[in-house]
Amino acid sequence: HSVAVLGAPFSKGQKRRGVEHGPKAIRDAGLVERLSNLDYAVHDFGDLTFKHLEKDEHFMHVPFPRTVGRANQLLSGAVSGAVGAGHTCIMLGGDHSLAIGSVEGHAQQCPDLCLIWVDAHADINTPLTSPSGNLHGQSVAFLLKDLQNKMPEVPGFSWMKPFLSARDLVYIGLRDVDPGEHIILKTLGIQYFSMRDIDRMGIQRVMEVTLDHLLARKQRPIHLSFDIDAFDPSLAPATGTPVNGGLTYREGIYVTEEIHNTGLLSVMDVVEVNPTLGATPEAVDSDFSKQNGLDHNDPENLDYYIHTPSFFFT
Ligand code: DIR
Ligand code: MN
Ligand code: MN
Ligand code: MN
Repeated sequence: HSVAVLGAPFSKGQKRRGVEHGPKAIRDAGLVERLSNLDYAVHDFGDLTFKHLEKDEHFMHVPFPRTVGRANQLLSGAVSGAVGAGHTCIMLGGDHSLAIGSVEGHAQQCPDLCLIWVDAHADINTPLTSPSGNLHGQSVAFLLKDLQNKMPEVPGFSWMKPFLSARDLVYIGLRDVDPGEHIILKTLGIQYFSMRDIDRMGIQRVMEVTLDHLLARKQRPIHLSFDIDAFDPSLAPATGTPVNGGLTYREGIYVTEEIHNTGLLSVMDVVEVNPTLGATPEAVDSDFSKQNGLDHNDPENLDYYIHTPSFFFT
C-alpha cells in the first residue's frame, strides 16, 4: 500500500490568514515518519503552488471566487493524478474550501465514492444562504447534484459540475449550523450526527450507522474530509472557527479507526489547521512562528475567539 501526501497551502476560502501554513505544521509534527513506521510507502508530492489572482472582485458577498476556483481546479488534477497512480491520498490544507477540488479530483477516478464529513460545521451554505460569504463554509453545496438549481454560477468554478448525491454523504460532529444550512440538511434528508447525537448514541453506534448507510448497498471508496475544528478546542485550538463542545480525542480517533478497518479509505483531507492561532497568544507555537517569520501578534489574528454552538439540534 502506498500513500501520497499532497500539501495545499491555501487560505482564501476564508478571511483569516495563517491556515496556509497548515501543511508545514502537520509535516513538522512527523506525519511522513509516522506513516512510514506503519510500513506504508510514502510519496510526499510536496506543496502545490497557488496563484493569487489580482483582479478577483467579490461575487455577491463571496470573496476571492476566481482565486478559490482556480486553486481547486489545480488541486483536483493533483488528487486525480495521485489516486489514478494507485495511491491512497492525504491532502493537507489549507482551508476547507479545498475539499471542492479534492473530492472532485477523487470522483474523476472513483465516480462511486462516498463522503464522510467530520466537522463542527456543515459547510453546506450556498452564496445565497451564507452569512459570511466565505467559500470554506460552502464546499459541500458545490459538490451536491441535489443543490444544482439552488446554486448561482460562481465565477472560477465553470471547470466543474456537481456530481455527489445527498445520500452518499454523512456528517459527524456538527454543532454550529446556520439556519439556511439546517433547512438544506432537513430538505435533502442528509444523514448527520451532531454532537448531541454522539452524546446520546455513543460514537460506536454512530460509526455503525454511518458505514451501514454508505456501504450496505455496495462497498465503495471512502473520501474522509476531516476539519480539525471537529475536535474540541481544548485539543485543537489552532483553527480559525473553534466551537466549544467538540469530539474527544478518542471519539475523533475512533472515527478514523473504523474507516481504516473498512479497507476502503481512498482520500483523506486534513484541513483548517492554523498554526498562527491558539487558545491564548502565549499558547501559540512561537517557535513555529519565529522559524517561519510569522508575526503572531498580527492584528488579523487578535480578534480570535471561541464560538459557543450557534444551533442546537433537537
Ligand atoms: C459558517 C462557518 N457556517 C460559514 N463555517 C465554517 O461561514 O458559513 N466552516 N467555519 O468550517
Ligand atoms: Mn469545515
Ligand atoms: Mn469547521
Ligand atoms: Mn459560526
